[in-house]
Amino acid sequence: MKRYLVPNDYMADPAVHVFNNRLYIYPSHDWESGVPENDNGDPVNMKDYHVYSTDDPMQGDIVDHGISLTVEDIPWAGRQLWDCDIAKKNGVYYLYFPLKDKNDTFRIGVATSSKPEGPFVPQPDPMRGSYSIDPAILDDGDGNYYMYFGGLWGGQLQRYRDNKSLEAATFPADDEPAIPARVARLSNDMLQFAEDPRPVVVIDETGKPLTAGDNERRFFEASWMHKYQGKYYFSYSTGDTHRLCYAIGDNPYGPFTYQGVILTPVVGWTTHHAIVEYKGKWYLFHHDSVPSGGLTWLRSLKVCELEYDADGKIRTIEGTE
Ligand code: FUB
Repeated sequence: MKRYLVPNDYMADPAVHVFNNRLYIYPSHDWESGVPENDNGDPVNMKDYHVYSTDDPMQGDIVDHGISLTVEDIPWAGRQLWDCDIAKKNGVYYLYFPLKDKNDTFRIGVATSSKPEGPFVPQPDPMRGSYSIDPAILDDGDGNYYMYFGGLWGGQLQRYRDNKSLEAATFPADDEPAIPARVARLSNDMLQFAEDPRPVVVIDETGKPLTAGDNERRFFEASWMHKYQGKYYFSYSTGDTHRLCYAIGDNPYGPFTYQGVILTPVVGWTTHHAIVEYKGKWYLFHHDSVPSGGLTWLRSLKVCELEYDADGKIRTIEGTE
């Protein structure tokens, strides 16, 4: 069984966490901005975030806590508030969000609140050395927090190598290693990277990094990290092949060995997700474009249960069910 969570609005890119025994959902807020469709994602032109919460994602009430942050509140803002994520440390909630700056370059910003639903107050500048999109935070439970990030095409990751911007976007040849997501431990104050971001390498069963031409399996965008039975599950979208896939590692930095497909393609170009355990059950939150009739930039939030087999493999879920 799947459920649309916010039937009266367009919400996408869920990040989901348990705070104070309640499930909090942090989606992107799609709207009809009127910008024509293109490969850069320009019509995906979000300008604010809402926060939702529930104590039962499949059947319970979904509480809309209203607007938690708007683009006008962010001093360095250009446009496009894309997929965000959140972490809690010492009673403070840190919301991490990608946004194009005034030069139309994606950077990652931080905003803080004393409550999980916000409102969030943004820092005056983006995180130093940040680039691209789709921050996802792992609270490793030992005092360390890690940010996974990056996304191709409109997400601009192809403009960077070794954390430096290139003069021109560059894609590897099909037989070269794929462009990886990035991971960096966060500073003690949660406002900066504590180290240079490192590549998140996904390897095949023989130990070789997935190649750029391996379009059905290689990383494109939408990083998520969760832990299951002591292992680190890195999951992501394959972008133009429209799958949610995952890979397993022994530590936050990887490498991660490719395992398989979590969700087959949904209606709509993008696919994006969060995996979370709540009250003893595992859930996949994601989006599709069924309610808007397939429009890429008007997506709707969904949830279903997720299952592992006895070996810790995730059972594949059909995107069109
Ligand atoms: O919502 C804008 C972008 O679309 C996200 O940042 C990507 O992951 C994709 O879902």
